[in-house]
Amino acid sequence: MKKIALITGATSGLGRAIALRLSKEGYNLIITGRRKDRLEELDKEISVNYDSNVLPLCFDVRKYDEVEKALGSLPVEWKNIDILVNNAGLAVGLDPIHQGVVDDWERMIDTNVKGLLYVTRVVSPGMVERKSGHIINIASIAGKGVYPNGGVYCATKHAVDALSQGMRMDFLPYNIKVTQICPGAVETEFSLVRFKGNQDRADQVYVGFENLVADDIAEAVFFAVSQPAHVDIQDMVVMPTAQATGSMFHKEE
Ligand code: NDP
Ligand code: 8X3
Repeated sequence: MKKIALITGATSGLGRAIALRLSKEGYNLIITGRRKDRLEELDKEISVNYDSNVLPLCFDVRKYDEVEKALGSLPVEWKNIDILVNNAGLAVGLDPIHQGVVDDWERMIDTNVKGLLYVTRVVSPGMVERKSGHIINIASIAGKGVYPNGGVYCATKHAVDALSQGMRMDFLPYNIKVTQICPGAVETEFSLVRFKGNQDRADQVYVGFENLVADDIAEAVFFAVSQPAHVDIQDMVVMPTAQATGSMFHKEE
């Protein structure tokens, strides 16, 4: 029987690439996000190219009632989720704290921290009951250090780091693996979202060095899920060769 992977934030970037990679490897997929048209497109692309079943579920991870409704009573053939990839997330704005936009803060905290918790709260009891499962949290290099004007985003990813450690402790008796993947700069829609649709500003982020692409992180996820039962990859930091920390790059003029 095929394994089931649930990927949040599959409408773009890392989540989309992870969904395609895992379907190529023979997983059935639950793909989620808020943009229904993108979910339908991805469903079609997977169905044309791979022999996987797909269940697209459109909801906002910030709303616990929506998360509960979508994932709390799945059809029986989709209930036994083997892999949960907590990927949905975003940065909004790049401002010093004293000029920060409170609504940007709420969006980041509600999505990156509370959303991840809501989905995990609904999915993990099944894993505990079956004494089997693998949770993969997409954190960030921003969860390993802090950079100027990114304090709130970095705080949310530090929270993911703490939650990954806590999950590892709480799920230890239940044979559930917890992997955290911390990417550096990957060119996706991430910067377009951070700069609120300003494409020129978003493009600037990736000028002068070779950034990661979403497939690099999909490869890391596949590496983690393809380990034998006794091996848990706990924490992976995956950086562009030309990036040392969240804010230190070697850029060619
Ligand atoms: P994208 O903007 O390309 O993708 C973000 C995904 O998250 C989209 O599918 C979006 O779907 C989903 N999402 C955002 N908010 C919500 C919400 N409220 N409810 C449901 N889904 C939501 O960015 P990335 O692929 O780059 O980001 C994916 C993850 O990787 C994030 O957690 C990000 O913090 C992390 N990351 C990214 C890095 C990078 O440099 N790109 C580096 C390190 C970590 P929709 O809008 O349809 O809801
Ligand atoms: C995204 C990577 O360094 O722009 O999490 O914060 S960074």
